[in-house]
Amino acid sequence: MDTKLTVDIEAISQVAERIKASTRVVVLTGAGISQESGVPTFRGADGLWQSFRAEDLATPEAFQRDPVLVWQWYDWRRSLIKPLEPNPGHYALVELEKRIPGLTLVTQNVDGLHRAAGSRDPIEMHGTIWRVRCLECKNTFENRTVPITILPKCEACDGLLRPDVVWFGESLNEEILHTIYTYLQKAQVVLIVGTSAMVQPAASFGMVAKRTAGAFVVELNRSRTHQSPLFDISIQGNAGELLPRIVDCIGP
Ligand code: BV8
Ligand code: ZN
Repeated sequence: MDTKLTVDIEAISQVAERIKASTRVVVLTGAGISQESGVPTFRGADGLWQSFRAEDLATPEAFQRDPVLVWQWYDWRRSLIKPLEPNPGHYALVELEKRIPGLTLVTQNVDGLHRAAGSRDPIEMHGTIWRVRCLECKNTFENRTVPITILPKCEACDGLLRPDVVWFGESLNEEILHTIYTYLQKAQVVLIVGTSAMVQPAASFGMVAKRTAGAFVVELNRSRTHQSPLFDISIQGNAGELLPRIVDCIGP
């Protein structure tokens, strides 16, 4: 058997043992967990809308300057994501929730695939691409219309609608952030799945849990990241393969 496989088997059983012995687990996911469903990641080779950087489009300034362009980008992403299904990585986390009632799922993703897989209450810290918010009356509405009329207007007050996501340079919802830190500060195990750890504040969550709660932090990623040396275990591989193997190792 090749050494990488034996290392992985040992690492996976170590992660499974840690989870089995815990009651408070936090899972943080990034674009990598949706990659096997066909959702382009932000910074990968298959990155979103190659000619633009997400950081240049997902900002209040970009929307202010050119709301049509920003809505075209979101409409393109919504039409791409709408037919896509959760993958075995999403479903493995649904299984894990059933075995560990004290598991909290936090996602940076806005694609809605954790909910679609059946996760009971994922904390969508960057919002969701399937909700819009009125700039005037601030009401939010679920909206899955593809293609969406550009520029979409509020049914209640005819105000301009924006995607209800957190853009770069925007603060996260205080309450959501407080809830996440409360879980991190009690966590015994943190799984960090499919994120390049480039975006704050999510990129600090692993170390917050390690420093405040002494959490055992595990990174699952196709490749090593700049944070890999900081964590207790870093396993390279596809989330859609590694997560089901961890769940199998935990057993019923
Ligand atoms: C904030 C919603 C306080 C939108 C997203 C200067 C001015 C202003 C702000 C800043 C600044 N400098 C820094 C900041 C803070 C900024 C930030 O972090 N910028 C970065 C770019 C430097 N953060 C913010 O602005 C945040 N707010 O800090 O408020 C504040 C306020 C004002 C001023 C200062 C501070 C808000 C950030 C939220 C941005 N919104 N999404 C939308 O999606 O349309 S973030 C966006 O990136 C997505 O949500 C995505 O999830 C997230 C992170 O990316 P990743 O998930 O990690 O995806 P990526 O492609 O990078 O990596 C994929 C990984 O998966 C890779 O490692 C790959 O190896 C791996 N992978 C691939 N396939 C697989 C796999 N792994 C396993 N299996 C596979 N199959
Ligand atoms: Zn309105």
